[in-house]
Amino acid sequence: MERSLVLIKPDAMKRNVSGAIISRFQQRGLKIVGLKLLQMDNALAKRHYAVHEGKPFFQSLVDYITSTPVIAIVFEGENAIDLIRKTMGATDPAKADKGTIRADFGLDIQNNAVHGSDSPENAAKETTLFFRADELHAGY
Ligand code: IDP
Ligand code: MG
Repeated sequence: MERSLVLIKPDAMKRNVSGAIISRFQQRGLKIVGLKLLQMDNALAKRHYAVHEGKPFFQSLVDYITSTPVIAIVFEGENAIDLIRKTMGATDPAKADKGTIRADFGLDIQNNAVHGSDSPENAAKETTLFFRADELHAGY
């Protein structure tokens, strides 16, 4: 069993498609072990996207991710990290495979509807940024 952190990003929140996106993951058998609606502040956005600091799109990414409330979810399942990345599709919706979340709901390379952790290390780090241990509930 593996856990991964997902964010429903501002472009998807604005267009009211968060439920449809969460459904895609649930249809893959992933279980919700933590979920909250929150407004990310600058400090949290910079920590979450720390690996991208210095890239040309960094400030724009921080402004975007803090532009509306987001939904943060911890999903659990067999191979959750890879399964979520495959269900999301490529970063650029124009290049994402048909039937993936980003192909169906993403607008462009920044406004791409969803975030999913890319490794067990980052899943653990990102989960700690958004959830306390007593906010996670598994085994149902
Ligand atoms: P990922 O979300 O598929 O893991 P990353 O390369 O880790 O993609 O980038 C993090 C996020 O930064 C992307 O999901 C997207 O919102 C944004 N981003 C990535 N590359 C670009 C770019 O070239 N221009 C603008 N935004 C970008
Ligand atoms: Mg990434």
